[in-house]
Amino acid sequence: MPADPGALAYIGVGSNLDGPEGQVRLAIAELGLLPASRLLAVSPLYLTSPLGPVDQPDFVNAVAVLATRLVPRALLAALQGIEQVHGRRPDGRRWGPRPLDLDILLLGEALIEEPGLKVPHPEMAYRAFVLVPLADIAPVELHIPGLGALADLLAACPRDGIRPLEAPPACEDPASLAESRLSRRQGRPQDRIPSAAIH
Ligand code: A4P
Ligand code: MG
Repeated sequence: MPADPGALAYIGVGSNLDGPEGQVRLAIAELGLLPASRLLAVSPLYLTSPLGPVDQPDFVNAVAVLATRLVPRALLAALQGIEQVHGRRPDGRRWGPRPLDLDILLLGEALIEEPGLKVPHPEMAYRAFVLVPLADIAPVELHIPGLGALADLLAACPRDGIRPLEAPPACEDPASLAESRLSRRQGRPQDRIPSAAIH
C-alpha cells in the first residue's frame, strides 16, 4: 500500500529585499527539500505593491503546494528555519520589508486558532497577492475552511497592484504567424514566380 502522502499545504512565499526574485526561487527549491514532504506545484511569480507601509520596495510573491506529513507546528518551524537562512530577522515592524516570508495559507481542512499559529492564514481572503497565485495552482472548487470558496474570494478581491513578473511572450495568432513565416521564406504571394514560368 502506498505511504500516506499527508495533507496538502499551500505556502505563501514573499520577498522584497536582497534580490526578491532569487529569494523566492531559492525558497521554493528549499520547500522541495523539507522532510516528509513533496513539492507538488508552484505558481508563476508576481510583482506586487506592498500591503502595509508603502515606503518599501515591491514584493515578489508566489504560492507553492506541498504534500506533507509534518504536523502543523513542525511545518511552521521548518518554514521559519528557511526564513532565517534567508537572513530574516525580526525587526518589530509589522508588515515591514523582509528578504523572505513564508506563510502557511492552508493545511488540508485544518482550522487552527492557537497563539502563534492561525490556519487558514487570517488575512488571505483580502490579498490578491495570495489569491491570484493560489488560484493558478489550486482546483477551481477549492474550499477554504472558515472563509468560503476560492472562486468567490477571488471575485470579491480587487486586483490592482499585482502583475506577472515576466510578461508572457507576445503571441500572435498562430495561423497568421505561420502564414507570415511561410511568405517570408517564399516571398510575398504576388512576388512568387509561378513554377510554370521557370524554364
Ligand atoms: N503565524 C500565525 N499564523 C501563521 C501562519 N499561518 N503562517 C505567526 C505563518 N506564520 C504564522 O509572522 C508573525 C507570526 O505569525 C509568526 O511568528 C508566526 O508564529 P511574521 O511573518 O514574522 O510577521 P509579519 O509578517 O510582520 O506579520 P504578519 O501579520 O504575519 O504579516 P503577514 O501576514 O505575513 O504579511 N505585501 C505584499 N505585496 N506581499 C507580501 O507578501 N507580506 C506582508 C506580511 C505584508 N505586506 C505584503 C506582503
Ligand atoms: Mg508572515
